[in-house]
This record gives sequence, structure tokens and C-alpha cells, in this order.
Amino acid sequence: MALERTFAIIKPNAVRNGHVGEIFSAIEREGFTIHGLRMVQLNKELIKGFYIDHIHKGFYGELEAFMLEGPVILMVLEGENVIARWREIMGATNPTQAEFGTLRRKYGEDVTKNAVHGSDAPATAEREVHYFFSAFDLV
Ligand code: IDP
Ligand code: MG
Repeated sequence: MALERTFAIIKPNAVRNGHVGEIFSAIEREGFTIHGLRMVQLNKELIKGFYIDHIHKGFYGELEAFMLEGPVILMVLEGENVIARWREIMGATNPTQAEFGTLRRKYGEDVTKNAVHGSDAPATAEREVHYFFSAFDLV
């Protein structure tokens, strides 16, 4: 087991719907620690760079419009095996297919408005953490 860091987002619908506290509680319950934390309103350029692998997909327009809907919370989480474990706690991309009790099942509205993001692999986590956080912002 390795102590890892991952990048997570509380997406606009979860912020708007008042689920920030419950998501922080889930993070703390799991024993993960928060090493970076920022609330921001994203713009098109930032979203495009972040979701660079998806920009040619049919759903990109919808994804971009959603991520512009309001402020998001950006986080760097640390824990044993946190990359895979945070993905497990989030649940499947489509909330209707996510396991009961997962964050996406509880707070997601549809496949786009799925409440939370988590990096999918170590290399992705490394890129995503440094896309939004400088070394100075991390504790
Ligand atoms: P992930 O967030 O579970 O890793 P990805 O396939 O990387 O899923 O997709 C990134 C984000 O794009 C999803 O979290 C979701 O918000 C949105 N998305 C993914 N697939 C679809 C789709 O088929 N239709 C609409 N939006 C989608
Ligand atoms: Mg992904």
C-alpha cells in the first residue's frame, strides 16, 4: 500500500445543493487528509485544459456548460491507496449505475451532473493536482 495523493472536485451541482459538508464528512470518515483546498469559478479555458481528453467527445459541450454553472471546490486528498479508494467512494460515472451509498448515487443528478470528480490513475492525479495547485498552495 502506498500513501498517495489524488485530485478531487466538488462539482457545481453539489455545491449549489448544499452537499459540501456531507462530502467533507465522507472524506474525513475515510481517514483521508486534505492538503489543498480552493473554491473557484472555472472558465472555458480552464475547463478545456482540464478535460483535454474529452474535448472531441459528443458530450463535451454539455460537460463544459455544467462546469460553468457555479463555483466548484478543488481538493488534494492524501491517504493509503486514495486514488482507487476515492473513485470507489464516488461510484460509477453515471449515478444510476453507481452503488448505493456512493457520493454519485446520493448527490449526482445525471451522467453529467454527477457531483464529484476524482483522478483515475497516478499519472492523471499528478497532472490534475499541478494543473490547479502550485507547490506553494499544498500543505
Ligand atoms: P469520470 O469522471 O467517472 O472519470 P469520465 O469518462 O472521465 O468520467 O468523464 C468526465 C466527466 O464527463 C464525467 O464525470 C461526467 O461529468 C461527464 N460525462 C462522462 N460521460 C458522459 C456522457 O456520456 N454524457 C454526458 N456527460 C458525460
Ligand atoms: Mg475521468
